Amino acid sequence: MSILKKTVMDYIKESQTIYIATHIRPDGDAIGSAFALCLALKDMNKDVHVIMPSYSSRFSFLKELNEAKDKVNEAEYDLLICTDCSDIARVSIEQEDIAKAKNIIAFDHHKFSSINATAMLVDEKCPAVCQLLYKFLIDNSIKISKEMATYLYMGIMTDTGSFNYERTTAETYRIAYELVSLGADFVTVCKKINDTVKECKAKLMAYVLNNMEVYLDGKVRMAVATKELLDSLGVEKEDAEGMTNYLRMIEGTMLAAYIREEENGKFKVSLRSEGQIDSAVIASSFGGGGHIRAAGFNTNDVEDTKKQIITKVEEVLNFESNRNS
Ligand SMILES: [Mn+2]
Repeated sequence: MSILKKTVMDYIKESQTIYIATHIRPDGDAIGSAFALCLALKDMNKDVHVIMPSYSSRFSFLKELNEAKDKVNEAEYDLLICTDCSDIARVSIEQEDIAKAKNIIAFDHHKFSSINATAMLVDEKCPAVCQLLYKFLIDNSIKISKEMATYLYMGIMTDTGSFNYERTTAETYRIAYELVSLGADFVTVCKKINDTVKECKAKLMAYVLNNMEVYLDGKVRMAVATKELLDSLGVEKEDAEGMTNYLRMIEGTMLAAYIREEENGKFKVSLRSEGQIDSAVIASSFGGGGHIRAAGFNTNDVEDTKKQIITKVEEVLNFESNRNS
């Protein structure tokens, strides 16, 4: 037996039946990394499937998604690969199917992981798993087809906010150049993901903007979408999200809160900040969490929550103005 630790590529090479899983409610990076890898492993003559029981219809234009499986067919298989998933509780594969894998490897860019992988390729500085995967494929001299390039491009485009978020680097742009050179269909990806909205979602956007509540001279903006409203517009869960950014981008907004009623009668609050107000601190005071610019929590009492959010923002602003005077 070799004393050298086996690499991710060693595990792939020695495996024949392989399943790829990602996080539930997969985004562009999860879908892009899973299917780019699936196509690469098919070219290596592996028996490989992606486990993805559900995904947004926004991604239906990608034909390989039809081949996604709900569960593992075999009693045992060689390798489970998790991409873009750091939380074992949010993985797209059943726990009993995880237990059937002889080995588990992970491709990820999250800081912490609860996945007990045999080997992993993780870079928390990397803006998208698809960027990490691109380098892995190149380093291992695996040919990147036009279809694979499209998936990798989609993951990088979505996780970097179209090459605009802070973790985007010159290397990200260079890799995008390489992927476009390989034939990535960036026109269709942009059209379907960034430039198309369902009518019901457009109506929800209109409602949110017309009915937003403005506090502290526009420094705080909030909107509430009740279950009744969402039902009347025909908005399903996945389309009911993403409204907070429209409030945040309005000039002068320091904190935006979008409050959405869930099936269980509870309310989900998502916060977005321009960076001066720490959304995560506010969310954690309600038992939630997140980052400075984006955080969330659940609540039962909408009116009380609104008041508390305003008070917390006032406290921060007063503290800042006292400090500067
Ligand atoms: Mn990602």
